[in-house]
Amino acid sequence: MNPNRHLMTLDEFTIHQTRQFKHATGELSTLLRDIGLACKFINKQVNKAGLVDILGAHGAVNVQGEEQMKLDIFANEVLINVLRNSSDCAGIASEENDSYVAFEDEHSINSKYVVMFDPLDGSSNIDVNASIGTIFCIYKRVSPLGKPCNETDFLQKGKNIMAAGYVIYGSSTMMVYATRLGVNGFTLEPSVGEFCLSHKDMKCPEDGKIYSINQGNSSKYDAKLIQFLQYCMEDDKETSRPYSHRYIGSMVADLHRTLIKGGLFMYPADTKSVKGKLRLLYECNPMSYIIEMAGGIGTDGQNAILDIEPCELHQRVPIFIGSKKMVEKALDFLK
Ligand code: P6P
Repeated sequence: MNPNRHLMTLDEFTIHQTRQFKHATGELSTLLRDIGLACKFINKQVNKAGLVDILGAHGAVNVQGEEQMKLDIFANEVLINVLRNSSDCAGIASEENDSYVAFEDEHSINSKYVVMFDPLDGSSNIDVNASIGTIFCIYKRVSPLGKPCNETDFLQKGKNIMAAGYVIYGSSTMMVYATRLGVNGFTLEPSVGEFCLSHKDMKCPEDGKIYSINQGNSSKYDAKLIQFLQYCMEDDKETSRPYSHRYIGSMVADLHRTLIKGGLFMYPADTKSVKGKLRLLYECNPMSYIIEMAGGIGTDGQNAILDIEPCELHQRVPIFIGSKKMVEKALDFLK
């Protein structure tokens, strides 16, 4: 094997980034490494979901009232266990847990960070083998060290995020994560079990030709949104419309395509989901942080997602996110 290999692993990359901050202590790198480890365990099960008795509804119902697939629970427990033993996590909040989980051992109560995640987003796609993903974000806690973390550590605005990312379990398994230094993508090399840098300094194209929305809900949308969807479908060679419509029904997969190819993903409020469907803290905030660090926009139709003051762990928000010019065009119709 060539000793001068050019592949940089996730750990090497995060340590290299840490060295750019002379006071950094490498705790964020450790957390990212631990999340990467948990997602490798999850990947192993996701990749053989059809072969082991881990498919099929678990029967339990989560706090969202959604039937929990067994993989959801497995992914949630793996992430909690890895982070509980991490050297720098005081606690977690998860889509699968009614409340946050404070780690109360002597070491964890002195840890500086908390992590929020959706352990397996898009799980309804598991049995049809469509791409699914893990979404996470890391905050510095605001509560005093030396005591267990509390709810204030989790109810922070998205703009306070220290790092956010996702792992997409698709044709390949990739981790994409963002800090204020930028957005980078790492593809899992299964033969060595390492995430290796494959997409350096990712940028969301300023404009795009793909709009992504569940048009099956159109009868419940408001008139302004309907007008915008009609705009997307009108013939106009100058603006390469009609756009292509792509909707996978898995937020991580739809947004990974949006980040790479450009486009606009929408999950708006409607007469049935009056606040939209997607969760602010562990879906919309981390994905908006990533897209904004890559040059795109994430908004609820009125305000930047990252500026929203959270009021409860599982609150939902409408979201319009993706290429700057496409989001701005949508806002012209919505405002
Ligand atoms: P709908 C998956 O269940 C999810 O939470 C997101 O990953 C996805 O974007 C959305 O819901 C799909 O919702 O109502 O279009 O099936």
